[in-house]
Amino acid sequence: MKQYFPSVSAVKYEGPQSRNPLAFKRYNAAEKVAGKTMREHLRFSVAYWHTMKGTGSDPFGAATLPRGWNRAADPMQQAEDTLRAAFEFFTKLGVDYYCFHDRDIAPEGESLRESNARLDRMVSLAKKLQADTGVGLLWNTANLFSHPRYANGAATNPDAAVFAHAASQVKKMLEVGLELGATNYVFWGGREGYDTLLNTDLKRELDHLAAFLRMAVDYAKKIGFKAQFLIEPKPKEPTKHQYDFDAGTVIGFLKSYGLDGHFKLNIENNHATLAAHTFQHDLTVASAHGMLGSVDANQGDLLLGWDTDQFPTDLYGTAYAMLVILGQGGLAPGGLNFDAKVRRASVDPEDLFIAHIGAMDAFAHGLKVAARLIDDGVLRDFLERRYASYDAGIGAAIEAGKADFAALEAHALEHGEPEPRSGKQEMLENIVNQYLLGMQ
Ligand code: XLS
Ligand code: NI
Ligand code: NI
Repeated sequence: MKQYFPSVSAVKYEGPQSRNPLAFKRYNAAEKVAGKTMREHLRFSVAYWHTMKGTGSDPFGAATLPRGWNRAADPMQQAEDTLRAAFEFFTKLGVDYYCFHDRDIAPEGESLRESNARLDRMVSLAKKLQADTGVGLLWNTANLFSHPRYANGAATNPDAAVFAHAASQVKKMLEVGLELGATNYVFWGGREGYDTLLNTDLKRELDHLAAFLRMAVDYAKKIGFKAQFLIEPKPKEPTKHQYDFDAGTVIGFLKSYGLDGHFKLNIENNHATLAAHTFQHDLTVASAHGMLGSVDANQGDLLLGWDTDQFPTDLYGTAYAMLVILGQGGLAPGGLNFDAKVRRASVDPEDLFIAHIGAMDAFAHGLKVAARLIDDGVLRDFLERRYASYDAGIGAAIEAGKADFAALEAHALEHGEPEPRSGKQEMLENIVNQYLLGMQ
């Protein structure tokens, strides 16, 4: 069998002292943390579009990344080579999952019929490679943003013929998800938004988007596809205004259309920061509503205003994320999908391994820190004390829905001015640092 990464062998855990760039320093798949193995907690996934299809091209320059799998002249041969290279990558890296868009694994044809036939060919190869390796599909999705037909949107396109085309792509991908045993299915509305209200009927577009999502729910049910449906919020880019701006907006949208029982959220770090939130904020909003389903684990560059999709290396970010994830009892059936790409100057194929290794180590460290913080109860004890006034008396009456404004006024008149109480932010930040630094 041809190898696309001949210089890399299976990546091993060598521990914190290792100087080997191609070894894990922190991620030890079989090691138990808080009752589960790291592998079970973290559920890592590789993003096919970046890792296998990313070329390093940007709006100012051509492809920079030489790849052994994209050389064949015939596009279907190229697709097959890419799929084989992908499974070599997944197994050498030691991840259990991957994610893809329809057009990542099979090139679009001249017609929908041809595109579907091409997809079928690649899906049967993917099925075989999944069975051979044990690597599973965390989620699949339809690319409803690259083709020129989606320039004015997909489900929110003013032309119903485009809506129908988008629906056909999702229909096909629900069938593909079923065939490949995907545990989730993602909707990211890249073109679902608008640039100007001069040409946009916002209310109608929102209604159309809801109708689209409802049809997807119905079709999945009809064919027996039981994957968790996920919506991935993003505030801007490629459109100026996106309908799925952030977690709060998506949850409100789903609730107002009665769709919230059918969807959870796939939260991406770089999308949260583009919405002027922290990653932890959007994770917490989703989790607070019982709707945190999965994570696109990357990080952005806060000095740049677009989705730079970098590999996560920020240990605060991973520790805070894992606090939310452990706090809700895990992500399954979701996972941590590295929606991240190497920089366009990182031209060595081994850089793909190095990037994922660093990201997996960063999340493994975050997991350990979060597990210890939770185990020691330091933050929880503080929180409990901070809200203790709601555990009894007037506070308990508020929470139980038994207080009214008259009773509260009586309470305020009787008790006088409340004592100021410190929020202790610096103390808590110092505690987090102590745990981050103290980990061996
Ligand atoms: C783009 C999105 C996209 C989704 C899948 O910014 O992150 O990659 O994850 O369509
Ligand atoms: Ni994403
Ligand atoms: Ni993104």
